[in-house]
Amino acid sequence: NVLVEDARTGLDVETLKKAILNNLFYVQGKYPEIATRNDYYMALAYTVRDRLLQRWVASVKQYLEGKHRIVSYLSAEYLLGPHLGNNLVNLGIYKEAEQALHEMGLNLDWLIEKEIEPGLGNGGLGRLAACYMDSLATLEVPAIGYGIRYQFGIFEQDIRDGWQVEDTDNWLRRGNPWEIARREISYDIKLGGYVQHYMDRDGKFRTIWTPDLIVKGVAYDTPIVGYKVNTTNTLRLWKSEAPNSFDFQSFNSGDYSNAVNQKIICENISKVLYPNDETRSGKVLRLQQQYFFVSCSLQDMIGIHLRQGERIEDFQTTFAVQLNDTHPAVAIAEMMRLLVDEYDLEWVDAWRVTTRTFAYTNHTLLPEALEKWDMELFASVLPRHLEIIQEINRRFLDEVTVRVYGDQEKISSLSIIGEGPRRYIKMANLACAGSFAINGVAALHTELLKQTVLKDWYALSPEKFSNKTNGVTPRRWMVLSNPKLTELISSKIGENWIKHLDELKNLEKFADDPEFLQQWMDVKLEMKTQLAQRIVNRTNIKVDPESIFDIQVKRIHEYKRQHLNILHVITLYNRIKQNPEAEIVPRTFVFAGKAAPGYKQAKLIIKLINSVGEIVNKDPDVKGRLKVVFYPNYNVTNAQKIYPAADLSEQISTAGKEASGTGNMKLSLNGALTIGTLDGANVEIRECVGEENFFLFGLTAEEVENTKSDGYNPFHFYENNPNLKLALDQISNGYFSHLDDTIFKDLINSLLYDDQFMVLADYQSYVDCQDQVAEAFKDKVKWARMSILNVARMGKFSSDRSIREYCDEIWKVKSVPVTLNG
Ligand code: 26V
Repeated sequence: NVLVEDARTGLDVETLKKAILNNLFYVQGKYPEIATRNDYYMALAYTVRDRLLQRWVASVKQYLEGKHRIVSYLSAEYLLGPHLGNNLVNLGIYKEAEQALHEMGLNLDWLIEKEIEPGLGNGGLGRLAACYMDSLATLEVPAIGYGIRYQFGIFEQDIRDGWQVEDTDNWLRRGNPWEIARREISYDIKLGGYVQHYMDRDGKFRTIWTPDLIVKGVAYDTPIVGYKVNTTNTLRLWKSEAPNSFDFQSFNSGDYSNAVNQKIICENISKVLYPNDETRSGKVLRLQQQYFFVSCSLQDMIGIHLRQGERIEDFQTTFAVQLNDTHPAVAIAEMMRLLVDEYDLEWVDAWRVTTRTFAYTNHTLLPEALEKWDMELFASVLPRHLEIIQEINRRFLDEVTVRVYGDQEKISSLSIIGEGPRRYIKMANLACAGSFAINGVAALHTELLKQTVLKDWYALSPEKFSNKTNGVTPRRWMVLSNPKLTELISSKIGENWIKHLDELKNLEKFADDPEFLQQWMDVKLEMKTQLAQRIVNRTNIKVDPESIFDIQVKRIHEYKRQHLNILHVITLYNRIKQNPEAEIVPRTFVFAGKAAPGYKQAKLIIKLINSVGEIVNKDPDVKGRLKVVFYPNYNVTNAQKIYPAADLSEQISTAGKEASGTGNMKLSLNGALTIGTLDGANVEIRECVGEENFFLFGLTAEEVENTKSDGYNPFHFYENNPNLKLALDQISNGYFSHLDDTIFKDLINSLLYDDQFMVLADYQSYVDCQDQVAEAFKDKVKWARMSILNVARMGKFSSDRSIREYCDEIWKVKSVPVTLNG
């Protein structure tokens, strides 16, 4: 076959121009004179989509023709970020599109900024899923991502009077050119009701589950193209609807309003993303969401497997299914139900298939984030699955009892069902029991998992455990978001590093090249100037691009300790107030991040940041040397603008609490130096970049635990540290809140009398370390040199490396190169 490029596949400037006008006419029904910015955005998006579809069809065809094991990534969240720019980068036509639009009198950035990002995730876990989809495609690995097509993603954050206010995220309001509705691909999902068992004529036990609600899941597919390869995988998100038959039943019996109600109940399931990060909600709707997408996905996979002419018993040869945390862990029970109840497998055969299919990634050590379901609630939604879980547990505990010599404590810790005033289901235990592999997301995190929350599981099956340190995609987080630095790097070492991030090490030999150092500083300053412009537009705060851009952007949480950062701000401010002539290296503190709407302390921390900013930013004694900015509505779009401008990356969580972090990687890759604790992936980042290029402070995870068991008394630190005392007293007395001495009471009390996260214990070490940062920043060239070495040594943290490890060590899958028109 000769490949003839046409108006829908050609990648040259002329063809792109024609295609954009063509789509403007035939998709938007417009011509240039009356086209709006959105019309042009859509016309360009469809032009890009046409090119994706060609590769997508070729990929699916190739996968179906051979026998390849397919990775199935199950995740309740995908925090993709805007598609347009990323797809242009991965297709290798960014420059061409820019040129085509330029010749049409348009500007690519202006259209890229028109896109509303799909915020179908809370934070780290959802963004990791998105980076992994990019790397799977780039490594040419056959993969499907399954999830939920929430009609409303993570809420939009606005700041009013210093407080967070939430607004709904209506991301679909202008349509979504990146998805294809596959209306013909749908599954019925049962919910609630009761279960009956009987013996059929052949003497076989049968189970009937009679639900009280059936919802339909409809597939919406988004193509995910790899970087400069043809491989284009599928992200399949399920939308819940009423089954076709449903309204008719009630309508015919005359109960129209009940029919409408049923429809609304069905549609509610995929209506909105739960905005809780690291806290459980335990709500019926959340369990329904989890089961809904898991059941649709498994039915879909079984269909694909059987259509390949394979036997159901060999399911695991077609799919390796990864559970992104416990959110999809009910898949283990659902797989058993499908195999035993629907496909008539014997229990032991079904269990063999199941336990060769699933692998589980844990993303948190915080006990409050481990998912548990009240048993009665669970039974009311999934009565059959409760029976199945009880049976899994019974057989499992039988086996275990022998192995732990009847040690009751171990048995109850391993049990999938927790006992107490109310019984409950422990999803992490279900995930462990049903998976052949279990992993943590950074070396320290995996070690702590083995020693603490999953200790007994590790003792039972050490061979299941491994570490897979997280990574981030350099395509979105460098090439797309930081084109200037990308170009500078490529001018020295070529472009190979974009796919082989280890090659960044070739930059080391330029770290003393004065011209390169100057160019490096120029790029950083330009990115800081651009961010300064955005900051003044959005917040009216004027910041100095020459100052240290000291950046903490992530979800707001006590364990992440944004309040430790603000205590440092107050400390610097007090130094100026005590001695206005004191030498202070100018700094801009940038905070951004959302607080879970029901998380009082986190919302108070946002208010505190804004209150301190209000005083510091306008105090004439400060002379503009300190600025505090809270940049609203942190999301992927904003992150892409913030990372390139960072000098200093704040990774200051209490040691032992942050599973990995991935923002730490993105900031460091963009040339920021890190101030951080020995937590999560910080440990490995420091090992790679060298301790001389990392600002380390604070207690270690072990010291945190020891301090606690020795009886930690935060009040002692308050009484004995005058600067700390002054800062805390100012917050309580209303110095930053128009003399209102009530608003921050809860925050201060929790610090003085409880301080779970050791803020006061780490305060002095943090301030001292920040003084070293300021000292180091005075020598701009030396700082730039550290920054270059830092970037040169970040190769390990590509999600390509992570995915390669998952492929080789867990999924046992190989790449399948895709050819066009082959
Ligand atoms: C829990 C829940 C509870 C129910 C409601 C919805 C919801 C959503 C998310 C979570 C837990 C999120 C756990 C999480 O995001 N962990 C983060 O995972 C990152 C990727 O591995 C890692 O870098 C971060 O350190 C870790 O906090």
